[in-house]
Amino acid sequence: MVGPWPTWSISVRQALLFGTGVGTLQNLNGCIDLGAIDLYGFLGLDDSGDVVGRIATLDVDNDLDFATIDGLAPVTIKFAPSGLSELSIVGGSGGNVFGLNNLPAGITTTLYAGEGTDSVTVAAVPADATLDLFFQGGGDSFTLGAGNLDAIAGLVNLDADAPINLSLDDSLDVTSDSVTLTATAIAGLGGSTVTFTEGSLASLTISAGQGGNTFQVNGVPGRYRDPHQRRERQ
Ligand SMILES: [Ca+2]
Ligand SMILES: [Ca+2]
Repeated sequence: MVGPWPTWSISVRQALLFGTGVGTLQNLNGCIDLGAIDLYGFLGLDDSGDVVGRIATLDVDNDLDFATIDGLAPVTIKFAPSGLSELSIVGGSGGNVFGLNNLPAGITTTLYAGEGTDSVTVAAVPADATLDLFFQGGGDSFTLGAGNLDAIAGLVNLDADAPINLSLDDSLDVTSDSVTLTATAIAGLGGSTVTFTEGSLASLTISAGQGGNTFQVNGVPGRYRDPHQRRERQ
């Protein structure tokens, strides 16, 4: 990452939206550098109308107050995370790969993965941050943790229109964990409890660490049932 920012600035107090109305970020060909913008508000990136799958990466350095999103638009989108009250990213329908290496501290980040078959990986969530993930059907895959779930300190909320494949990767952790699994949550693998709505998982894979762990299974995630089938059986 590079800095510092230019000395000029523009002030935006409410919302800065890209792609809204046309549903694509693919017309953004110039330099998008929001570091010089005094932005205290909502940053929305809407690529919902894009039918081509994208490989997009979010990198955030909260200490340097610098963040980038690569691959979602033809250019890198740069911004200062401390200036946001919320970040929202909406993916298109082509089957996307999202890598969220870190999130802005202190705010909610919302990701709509798209209607295709998408893959989302989240490596770190700061303790005071929240991630709301919406998997919009397509048999998506979601991996939480890049070897150590201690980096997932904030809240992660999942919502899915169709069941997803969930993997929890704590494989590089050398400390012991005491893990509790229920039908709707896993606690103890890292810094945060992972919750999921009943029937939202197609599969659950846990890659536990190397420290000697204890697992208590109080329930297992239930099988997905279509809402129409549920009504017919009643
Ligand atoms: Ca999807
Ligand atoms: Ca752990």
